[in-house]
Amino acid sequence: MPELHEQAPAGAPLTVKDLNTENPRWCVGCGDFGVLMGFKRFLVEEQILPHETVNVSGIGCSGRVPFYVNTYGVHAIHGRPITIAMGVALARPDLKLFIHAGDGDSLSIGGNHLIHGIHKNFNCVFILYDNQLYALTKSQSSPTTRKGHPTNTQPQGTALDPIAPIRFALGIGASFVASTADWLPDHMVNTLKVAHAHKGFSFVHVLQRCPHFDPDNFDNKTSAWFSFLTHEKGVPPDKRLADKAEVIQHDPSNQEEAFKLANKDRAYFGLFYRNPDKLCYNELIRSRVKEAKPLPRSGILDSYKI
Ligand SMILES: Cc1ncc(C[n+]2csc(CCOP(=O)(O)OP(=O)(O)O)c2C)c(N)n1
Ligand code: SF4
Ligand SMILES: [Mg+2]
Repeated sequence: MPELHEQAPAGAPLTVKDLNTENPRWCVGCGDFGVLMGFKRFLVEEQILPHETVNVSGIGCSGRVPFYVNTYGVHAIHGRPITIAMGVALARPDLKLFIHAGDGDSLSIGGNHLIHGIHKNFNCVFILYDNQLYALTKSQSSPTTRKGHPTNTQPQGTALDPIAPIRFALGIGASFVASTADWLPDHMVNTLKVAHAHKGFSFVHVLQRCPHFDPDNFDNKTSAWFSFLTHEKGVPPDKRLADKAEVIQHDPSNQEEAFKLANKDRAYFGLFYRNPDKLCYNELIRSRVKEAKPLPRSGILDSYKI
């Protein structure tokens, strides 16, 4: 593994090669490759240096991402990357913080934590790798599996309508909600740039192909089934598809319109919503700790007297 690139000396900027580690252990054609590449390109284009970057993941095929990017990182436990990331945000707000989590990790076992991560609006980019099933454990239904799709846990077809991650994030009051797909490399890079520029919990939903367990799920060859949302303060449509797919102007400060779009039975890629004014809990806690006057232990206990 190369050394962490502590400083980009003059004439030697960070490159994708600096970020590479071992070859990923994913199936051929897995969408995780696209997200990983988009993520590395984003770090390079923004010159975000490895020694100031922390990648935290849960467990799942997508959970392996921190191994494959030469930065600091934690491969945490299933459904708990937010707890660790929140600790990083509190202790070291100067670091660039990214969370990588699957749909099972985020919305099943980690659903409670995602609610509070979004609600507390701590500063990070949260990337939801949504292949709409549990892949690492060999195809069980997840909260985002489409109705009727057979899995090992529901061989007769998944019974429930899926949770819609965008609607979920907006409903909790997320300060930033965007969506992209693993096969849209430019769109992915631009989405990550806008997400990173936002102060607060940037929720980035990524449609991610799992050709091993669900090869027919996302049709990455056609573009009639989705639209790009664009705006001067949003994300431009993917270069390769801008002429082919529908492109809609959408003002990301308009939350009502964002909800309307999220309620439609159609995929949209782009920036749904951004509120730059929402309080970041990690900043509030840090400022309160600075202001707090130390109390003797007995004084603390006195405040619990009945
Ligand atoms: C506490 C705990 N429960 C269950 C598991 C088993 N497990 C590992 S990954 C996983 C689901 C992964 O699905 P997802 O988060 O969607 O990631 P993907 O593999 O699809 O990228 C489960 C149930 C575990 N590792 N730890
Ligand atoms: S099982 Fe699916 S998500 Fe996991 S590596 Fe293979 S293609 Fe990717
Ligand atoms: Mg999954």
